[in-house]
Amino acid sequence: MDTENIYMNFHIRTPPLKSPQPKAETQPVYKNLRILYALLLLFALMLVASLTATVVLYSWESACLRLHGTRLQQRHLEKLNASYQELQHQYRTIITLISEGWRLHNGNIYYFSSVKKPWAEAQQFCLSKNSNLTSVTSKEEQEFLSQGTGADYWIGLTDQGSEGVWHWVDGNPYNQSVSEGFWRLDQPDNWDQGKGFTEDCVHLITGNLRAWNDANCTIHHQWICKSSLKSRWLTGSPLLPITPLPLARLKP
Ligand SMILES: [Ca+2]
Ligand SMILES: [Ca+2]
Repeated sequence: MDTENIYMNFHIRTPPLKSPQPKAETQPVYKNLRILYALLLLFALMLVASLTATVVLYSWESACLRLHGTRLQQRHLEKLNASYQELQHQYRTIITLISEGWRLHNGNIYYFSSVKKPWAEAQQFCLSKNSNLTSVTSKEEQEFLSQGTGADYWIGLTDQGSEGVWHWVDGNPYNQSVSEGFWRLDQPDNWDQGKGFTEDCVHLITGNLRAWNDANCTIHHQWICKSSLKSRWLTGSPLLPITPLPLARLKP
C-alpha cells in the first residue's frame, strides 16, 4: 500500500505540461522588424547614392568651369596679342613716314614733295604711299597747308570730267561754302591760255589763306599727299611688313 501511495503521489506532483505559445502572436513583430531593417537599409543606400552623385556632379562642374575659364583666358590673350601687333604696326608706320619727311597734323599725316610732277603723276605717287593728293575740309587745315611763302603744290581738287563740278580725289565731299574763301581772287577761271588747254586741277600757293588756283593739269608742281591715320590703321600700310608676335611672349 505504501509503495502504491508513493507512486500515486509522485504521479500527482508531476507539473503539468505547458501548452505551446500560439505562433500567431510573435510573427507580426518579426515581420515588422524585417520591414524596418529593409527600409533603413534602403534609406542608407539612397543616402550614399545621393552623396556620390553630388560629389561627381561637383567635380564635373568644377572641371567644366576650369576648362571654360582657360578658354576665356586664351581668347583674352589672343585679343591682347592682336591689339599689341596693331599698335606695333601703327608705331612702325608712323616712325617710317616721319623719317621720310611726312608731317603729323590733327589726325592726318602729310607729305610735301620737294620735286615737281604733273597732277596725275603726283596723285600716282600719293597712291603708292597709301594716300591721296590732299583734300582741304576746314579753315584750320587750309591754314596748316598754306603756311610758308610762295611754294606751289598740287592738291587733290579737280573738275576733270565735268567742268565746274569740283571733287576731292580722296572722296571727301567738296563744301562750296567752306571753300569759297580759299580760292585766289577771280579763281577758278578755267583759263585756256589761248592754246586750247583748260584748267581742271588745283594748286595751292602758300603764304595766303586764299591760296587756290585752277591750272592746267600737265604743269609740273610740287604736291601734298594726305593720309588719315585712322583709315591707314584700318586698312594697313604696305610700307612695312609686320612680324607676328609669338603668343608665348604674352603668357605669364
Ligand atoms: Ca576746269
Ligand atoms: Ca586759273
